[in-house]
Amino acid sequence: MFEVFDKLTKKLKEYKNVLIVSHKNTDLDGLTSSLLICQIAKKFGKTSNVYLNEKNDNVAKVENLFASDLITSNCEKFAPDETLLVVLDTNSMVYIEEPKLLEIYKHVIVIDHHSRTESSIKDSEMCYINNALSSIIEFMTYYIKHINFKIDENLATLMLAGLEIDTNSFNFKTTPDTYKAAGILVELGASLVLKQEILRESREDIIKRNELLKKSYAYKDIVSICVLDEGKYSPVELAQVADELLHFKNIEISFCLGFVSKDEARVSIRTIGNYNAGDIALKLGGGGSVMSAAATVGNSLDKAEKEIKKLVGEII
Ligand SMILES: [Mn+2]
Repeated sequence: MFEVFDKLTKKLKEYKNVLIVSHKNTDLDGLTSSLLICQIAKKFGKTSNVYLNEKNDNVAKVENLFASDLITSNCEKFAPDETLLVVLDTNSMVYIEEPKLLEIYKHVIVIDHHSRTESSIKDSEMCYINNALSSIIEFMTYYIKHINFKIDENLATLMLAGLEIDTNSFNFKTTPDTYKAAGILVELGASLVLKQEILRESREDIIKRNELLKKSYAYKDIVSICVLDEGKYSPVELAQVADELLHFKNIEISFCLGFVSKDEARVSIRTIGNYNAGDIALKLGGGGSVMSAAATVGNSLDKAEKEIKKLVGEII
């Protein structure tokens, strides 16, 4: 790991500017890691910003504290030949917050913990993709330790919250190193009280999700399927319902199906780790990891539901 860290440091020092970008609809993992790289680059004397196209609830959680680190759309001060583009928490040319940046900037490095796909970024000066890693926050925690970089308590708190989200409360992809990273963040001053506040949801959102859960049913005892046949949902909403279904007793695999646009349905798949969600998603034309995966499934929920049951029949 130290070799990767040293290479990252070398890259961050190589160019005049460092522009950082994460994935669309950014989350705390992408966002806090980006802010951290931005702070480190600034300490190395670079001009640096985190690029954002649009604000969401996660951005709202950081923008008061880190407003000067964020830029939306205007990248004029970042001359392409003098700028390193750091892509974090995605390696996809499609899911990157702004795909056009890859056309403009040719000095690119990628640090991610999602599987490679056909749309993975091809040309980069450094590419570290570790599928087994819980989060980029875990990577960044060990990186700042390695370079002895001090962060403020607010960022440590946000990182701890992000780590908890990416691991689904230390259940997904959690290793001894993940817990140690959490420990390091607490040592750095992360507040458990503020962290809970960051993770809390609105009453409306929780009640809405619980309503959706009523649509779920058990299949072959250990599978829960939830078909959201009314309206449109964000991929995050589908994922949250799929996450929630795994809390039901006996359930080991969960599927949440719903439309994400007028004519495109998507399924979010979760397992507790003894079946491979990524393999199931692959058969549906998607992808992911052992415990968490997704696929777009055309425009018929009925057809997709049948296909899912068939696939489940093959593995159980
Ligand atoms: Mn992540």
